[in-house]
Amino acid sequence: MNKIVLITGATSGIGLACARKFAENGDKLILTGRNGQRLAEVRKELTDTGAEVLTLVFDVRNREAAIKALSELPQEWQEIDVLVNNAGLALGLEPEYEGNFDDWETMIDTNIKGLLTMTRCVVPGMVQRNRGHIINIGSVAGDAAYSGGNVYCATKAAVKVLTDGLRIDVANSNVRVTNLKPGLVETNFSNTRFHGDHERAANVYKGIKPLTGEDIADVAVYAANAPEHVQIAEVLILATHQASGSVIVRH
Ligand code: NDP
Ligand code: 8X3
Repeated sequence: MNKIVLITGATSGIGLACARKFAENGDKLILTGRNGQRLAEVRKELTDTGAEVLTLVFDVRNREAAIKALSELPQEWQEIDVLVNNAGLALGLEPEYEGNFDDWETMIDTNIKGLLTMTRCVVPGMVQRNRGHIINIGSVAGDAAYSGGNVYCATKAAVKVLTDGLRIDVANSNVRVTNLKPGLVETNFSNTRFHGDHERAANVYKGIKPLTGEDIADVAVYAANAPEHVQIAEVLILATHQASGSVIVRH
């Protein structure tokens, strides 16, 4: 059955790859992001292939804007089947005792509070309809800290716990909850982490074949289309030469 899939942070990387894969799957898409122009380009790309796409421009840190955008959805877009909580970022790789306060706040506000806002807005309808699926993009970084990962790792550990908590809270319904935990995925992630230092960002993926956004999107589409009695609770997806957040073998 075709679904309505809402993806946050759909302008780049994993979110964009998910938009393309769910569109290929014949689903209707609500794509959200901060960059209206980029969102319009993605909508054009996907509608040109025959997909139905609605775009919503807001920052997931802006609770009022998120609530407003979701409460004003046209009738035919209101019954969201799949929420992909993808918008997120890492900023900096400094030791915890030297970290930047603003970077910490941005990560916490986006990766934890933004995800919670979306969950709070979308999941009540799913519970009411007794149908739905929340796919949170966690990370291997949430399994264990790595050098300089401190606050980013903590936000992804929070995603793991919030995903588990939500799964418990909806267990009496048909709503499913998934935590996808990628390892190294080559996207704009490291450029953002290093505040636009492209050379430093490129080094993150040197000597190893990293994952792509498409690799993660494949798993998201699989989870969303598993038989109704099957709940893909958690998936750790690593590059073949990565064993954990801190063990990466480069050739
Ligand atoms: P990208 O930087 O390529 O994409 C991040 C997306 O999130 C962009 O569309 C970005 O929009 C959006 N975003 C960031 N902040 C906000 C915000 N406040 N409100 C709305 N949208 C926002 O990185 P990835 O695709 O790699 O990251 C996607 C998710 O995957 C993140 O949660 C990340 O933590 C997670 N992840 C990434 C891994 C990796 O190695 N790449 C591994 C494990 C998890 P904008 O362009 O406006 O900034
Ligand atoms: C992104 C993966 O290992 O760079 O969450 O933190 S990692």
